[in-house]
Amino acid sequence: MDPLEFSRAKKAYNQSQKVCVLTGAGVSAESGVPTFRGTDGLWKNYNPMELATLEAFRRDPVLVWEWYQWRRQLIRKCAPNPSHFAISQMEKEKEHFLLITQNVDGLHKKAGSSKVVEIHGNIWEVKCMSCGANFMEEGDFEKLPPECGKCSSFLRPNVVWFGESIPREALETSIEALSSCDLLIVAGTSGYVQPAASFAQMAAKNKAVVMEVNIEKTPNAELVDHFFLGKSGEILSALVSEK
Ligand code: BJW
Ligand code: ZN
Repeated sequence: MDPLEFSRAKKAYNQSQKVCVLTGAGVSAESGVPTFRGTDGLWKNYNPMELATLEAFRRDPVLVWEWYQWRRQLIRKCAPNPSHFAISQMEKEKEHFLLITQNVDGLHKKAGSSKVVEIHGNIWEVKCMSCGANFMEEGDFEKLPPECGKCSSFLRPNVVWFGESIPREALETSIEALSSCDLLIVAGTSGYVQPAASFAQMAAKNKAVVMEVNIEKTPNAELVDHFFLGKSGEILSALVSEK
């Protein structure tokens, strides 16, 4: 990490008053949660992108549920890491703050974040395919696919699959914050999945300073004001540590 570049970014963080953070799977990688495009994300050689669709669920709900049950079992053992704690610290330091996460694992809330919108839903929530009933269920389901207690239709994870819309309120809250923030920090996302992939450009258009942290170069790396190649746990912790 270039120390001069980092001290500029730190100054921008210290001076900022309205902060937005956008996170992706890389932020939970240091907790042991597999990312989507990394090789650790593979389950039985299936591409996660082919399982995260309504078509896949309609074709083979047991297969898709087995994937989610595998992930739920993995995530259950994971604890928040320094990235999650650094971001919850930012919320305490800044009066105007919003965390927009694409992660469905719930680790940000576990780390103490409360101003958070989960734009791709939550893996611990299920909803009925027919009557829309939805509730939290953190335990394992004995029979797959699980069925709705009210109408006996299949339950599905309450997450956003490809081709589905981001819940309206979550999207509106995100866009409002991105249009008024003076700093956006993007961490641990490959930047390929819309609409989150456009959030950096949206904030930059509104004159926000944009910082990005990733262990690899991303499509936005050249566009942002400060790009840091490295682990988000280390870089975000350094950003919020001593002034
Ligand atoms: C580290 C690290 C460390 C690792 N430190 N970094 C416009 C143009 C083209 C297509 C579209 C478009 N608008 C919409 C679409 C279609 C589609 C889309 O974007 N397709 C693209 C692939 C092209 N988008 C949608 O369908 C979205 N809906 C929508 O826009 O509705 C309106 C509409 C619909 C249809 C057409 C047009 C408009 C919905 C997207 C839902 C995505 N859902 C998933 C699954 C959620 C449920 C579940 O978890 O099972 O969300 S897919 C998956 O990707 C998941 C993630 O949240 C999401 C993003 O992935 P993320 O977080 O970036 O993870 P990775 O693995 O890709 O990257 C990890 C990164 O971390 C890497 O860069 C590493 O280097 C890094 N890293 N360790 C820092 N320690
Ligand atoms: Zn139902």
